[in-house]
Amino acid sequence: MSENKTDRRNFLKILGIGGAAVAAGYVMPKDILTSKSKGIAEAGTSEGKQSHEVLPGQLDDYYGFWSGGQSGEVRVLGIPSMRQIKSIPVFNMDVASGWGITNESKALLKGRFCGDTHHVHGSYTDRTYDGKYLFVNDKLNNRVARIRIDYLETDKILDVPNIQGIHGLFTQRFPKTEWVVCNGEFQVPVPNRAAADQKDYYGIHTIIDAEKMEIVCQVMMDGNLDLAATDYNGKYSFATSYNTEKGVTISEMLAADYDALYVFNWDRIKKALNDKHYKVIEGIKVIDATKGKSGIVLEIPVAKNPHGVNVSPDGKYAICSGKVSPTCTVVEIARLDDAFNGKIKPKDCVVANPFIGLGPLHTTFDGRGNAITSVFIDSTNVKWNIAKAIEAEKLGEEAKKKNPHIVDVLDVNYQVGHIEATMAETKEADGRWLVSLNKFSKDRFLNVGPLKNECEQLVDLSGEKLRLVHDSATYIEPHDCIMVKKSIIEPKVKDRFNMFENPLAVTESGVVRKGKKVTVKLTANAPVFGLQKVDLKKGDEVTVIVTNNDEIADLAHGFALSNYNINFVVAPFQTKSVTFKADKPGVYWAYCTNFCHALHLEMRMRFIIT
Ligand SMILES: [Cu+2]
Repeated sequence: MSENKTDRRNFLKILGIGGAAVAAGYVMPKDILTSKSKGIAEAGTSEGKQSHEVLPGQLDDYYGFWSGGQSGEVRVLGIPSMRQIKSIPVFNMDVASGWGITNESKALLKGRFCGDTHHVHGSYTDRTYDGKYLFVNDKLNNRVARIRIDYLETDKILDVPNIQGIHGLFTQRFPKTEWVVCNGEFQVPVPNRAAADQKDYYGIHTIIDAEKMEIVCQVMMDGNLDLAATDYNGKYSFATSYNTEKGVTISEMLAADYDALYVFNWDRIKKALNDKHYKVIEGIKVIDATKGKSGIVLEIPVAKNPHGVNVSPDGKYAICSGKVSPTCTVVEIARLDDAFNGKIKPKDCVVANPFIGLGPLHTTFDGRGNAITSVFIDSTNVKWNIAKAIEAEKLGEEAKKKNPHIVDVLDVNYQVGHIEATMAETKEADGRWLVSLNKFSKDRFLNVGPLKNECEQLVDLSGEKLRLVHDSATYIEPHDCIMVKKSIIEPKVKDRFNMFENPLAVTESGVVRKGKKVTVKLTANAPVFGLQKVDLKKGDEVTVIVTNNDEIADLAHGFALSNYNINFVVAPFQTKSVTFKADKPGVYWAYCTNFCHALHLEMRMRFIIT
């Protein structure tokens, strides 16, 4: 479509790579070009014919965990229906659940109600998800949050100092998730000071203890650190760097022809910690790995300004996407030890540079030896065979130009960012469904004005060809997702809280006054609160603690206090509290907001403030 072509020209102009792919002599094979989908789902046009329909009353096969981008939340979707089944407030305020309004959530958020979540990853045991935790970054305020999968609620938020633009985040896959790594995309002075020269700005790779949610250490680099990944043996973490130049303007960041994939050697990091080869900055152990001097980090040159790095489910390859180069870089992980030990050069770890298309961003896997790469400028998902790309590389340029690795190219609508296949970040990648998280929706939905939702597309990955089956509009702006088979998650998810995990849990209602401090303890049992009336004096500091004593699944109560801006929900056996100043005299009704009973409207009580 013409509008799409205009975008393509503009993007090429910005990136300054107009004729790069053509000049390199790369041409997409004709038979693949003619088989490109027109962005219209056509049932039965290729081999993949599984149904994505989930009939009323049926359940989905996978839990999808989505980052919410600027919304600051995490979402749960059912796959393949693409139905959103829950929002999990994380760094945002959510009035419907009371997140950011209660004493408990305020203590985690510390008065900040904006976030920018990009990457959600699960905890692992033996190279697959174990259904215990999710971790997610906040690029805005430089935090990492942990979500408990049993309740699907946020339980810890960690502030990370010395770093800005926490972007890539990944979890240890083997033997189990003890470490979580995250990358600082924006280089900054460490410690931060306005007078520093830009050559003294650094990228920071942070390692977090997954159970304690404490920082183990940070590794300080010259280049910036963008996307993150870990290997399948608990030995390495990875970071792409698109600004090895230490630039602070876009032209400086685009100056060098090559940037880097950084590989962090975990045994050497542990040794540096043991040998006390670090400085303590802002209370954090910071290991200096600048100027390549530490031996902790391997710098593998990759084509300029790379974006994603993803590890194949067999654990063999780390694949970087070119962004400004029309290629991906395939790094063989088995060669890394030799490179760290100086037996081979870092560049000798690269075993292929296959042509993919204009603007490769992220790669996912079908578990059958194929990679699927999102291509932003071309607006495509490109399926390609990893072994064939490596073989063609060995045979030389002529063999490469025939692009024997390309299996299929699917037009997506439009400008795709992340893509993810079911279970693709585990050893159990099953190649059933792929989600293309597109950055623009344009004409795919009814027009809703200048600001439009994003477009996510579901692709049948089970056949040889990629088959587009479903479009979903999604609130701005998911960046990434994982899709986990329900047999891992469903048995872990509980219908009620463990009431006494919260020491404030109320089993008997009552009012306790100590001077001007008043504690109101309230049970909520459909359709009554444990008290009908509370008497207060103007100026009292009031803490209301509410426990939902109904153990019935899905029977939630709300507590809202008229004109006092208080509104939260308690799920079965959950306790939440809120503290406020009784500064407006009069009669104020508190009421249940979450429809709970035939007499739900009668579930209310008075606060009388004299
Ligand atoms: Cu109620």
